[in-house]
Amino acid sequence: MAIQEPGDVDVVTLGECLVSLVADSTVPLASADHLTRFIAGAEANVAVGLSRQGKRVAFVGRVGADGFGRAILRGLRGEGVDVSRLSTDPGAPTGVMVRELRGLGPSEVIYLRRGSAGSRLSPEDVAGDEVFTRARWLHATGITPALSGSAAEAIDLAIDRAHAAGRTVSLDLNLRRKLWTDEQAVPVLRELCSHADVVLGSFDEARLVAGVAADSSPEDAARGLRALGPSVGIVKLGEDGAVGVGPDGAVISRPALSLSHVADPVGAGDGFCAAFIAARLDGLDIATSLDRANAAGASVVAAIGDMTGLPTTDELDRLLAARTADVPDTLR
Ligand code: KDG
Repeated sequence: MAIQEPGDVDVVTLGECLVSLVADSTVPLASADHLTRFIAGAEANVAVGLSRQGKRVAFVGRVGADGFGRAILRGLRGEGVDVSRLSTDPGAPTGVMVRELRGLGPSEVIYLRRGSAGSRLSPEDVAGDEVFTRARWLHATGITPALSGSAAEAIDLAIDRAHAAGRTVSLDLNLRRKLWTDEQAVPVLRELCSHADVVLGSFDEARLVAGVAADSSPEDAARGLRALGPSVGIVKLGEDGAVGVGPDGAVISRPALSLSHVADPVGAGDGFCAAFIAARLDGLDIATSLDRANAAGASVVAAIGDMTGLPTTDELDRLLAARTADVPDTLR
């Protein structure tokens, strides 16, 4: 569905949506004979997470003129994401990633995305489109500027335009060491942080980008992020929950939802971001938003595929209720 009025959009996000081929069993990639195709990409994961939580979200990017590109378009459209600005680039293929399935520990990832359509995102995809000034919130990640010079320029322009219009800008650091080195990434990410209102990252990413000591606490890392310019700094701690520092400088620490089984950890951070943004758009305070974000991250981890476990608002409410209250088993 094309959006007629840009003001109809709650969140706009931009980046590369990929096809992800995930090994069917928990074997090393070298032994994985069967793989299943999923749709992935951090910003697209966030877009779907927001849409499942009732937010109107537009995704801006490029896919190739191939079957994988069509699968992405159908998949995101089917999730209710506005794909009218997800263009088909006949000059390059849709990006692909291949990865192991591991419940724990780092899994091997192969990126087949150099020169992909998604990496050809450019300022032309951003300039002149009112969605960047009218959407209430812009979400970007540290993956996109690593893709190409033109993609980095597109991110800069999107953030400038949203910021100038007084919109909220969030940045998930998402450092991808297969795409660039720490030396290349840190100055770029620090500069982006200085133009964002909300910055989120893992503990490692936050320490590195904020430039705090390796033995510093998550609270110090969150404060360090905030010192780069945003009014809110969030450190995602996985099974240890999350720590945020809000506009008044107060530290807010919230526990994770306990999980009996980790099916696939990839995408949890994106589910976290989606739920956090949705909650903030609904006017919830940072502590409550972190609780919803932690629960959404846990929900993603409990299912295979980046997007599979992204919860709807109802599912999230039930998860949180089951954590604390005496609810009937049928609702658990
Ligand atoms: O956060 C999950 C992403 O890492 C995954 O979907 C792929 O965007 C991706 C990337 O570049 O790693």
